[in-house]
Amino acid sequence: MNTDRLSKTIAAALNAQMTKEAQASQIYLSYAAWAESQGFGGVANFLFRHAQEERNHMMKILEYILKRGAKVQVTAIPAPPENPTSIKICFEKIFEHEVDNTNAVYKLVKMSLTEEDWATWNFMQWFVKEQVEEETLAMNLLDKLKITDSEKLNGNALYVLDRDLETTPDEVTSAQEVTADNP
Ligand code: OFO
Repeated sequence: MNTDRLSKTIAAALNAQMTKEAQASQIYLSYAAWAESQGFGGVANFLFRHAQEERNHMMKILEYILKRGAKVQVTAIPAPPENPTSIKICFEKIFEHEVDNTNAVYKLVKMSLTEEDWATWNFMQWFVKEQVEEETLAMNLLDKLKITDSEKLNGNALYVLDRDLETTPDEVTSAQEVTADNP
């Protein structure tokens, strides 16, 4: 008896997204190692933690594919891009990467809508919300650079920024959770 509850196209797209999350983890890992080697221990700590988060995303998709009775295909992970050459470029690349992943998530949502696969549509809503948070997190990194005036970033400003990121929470408050008392 066939108990596979995913169409071939959805299963292939989910497997591709699983690899994309693994690749995201590798990118954060690679950038974290670069930041550490440049002496930015706080930035590195933040990025190492995020590498783990992306791996968790990969696992969520893997589990979902299994639970729907389809086949998980673990493939090679594309290599991360070249290391950034500055903290500013590092944060810009992170933002670009998150937007790219959001687009991939949206494609899957659209695909599940077209196929009327409501289970996958529902599952993917978690990722839609997560991507809003991750884009916000990346925007916050860029905002911190704006405040310190990235063009003239001096050692002191970078030191403070690095120390700050050591303890920056990994989660951001989503707009849905905001109240007038607690913006
Ligand atoms: Fe998996 O959330 Fe970022 O990319």
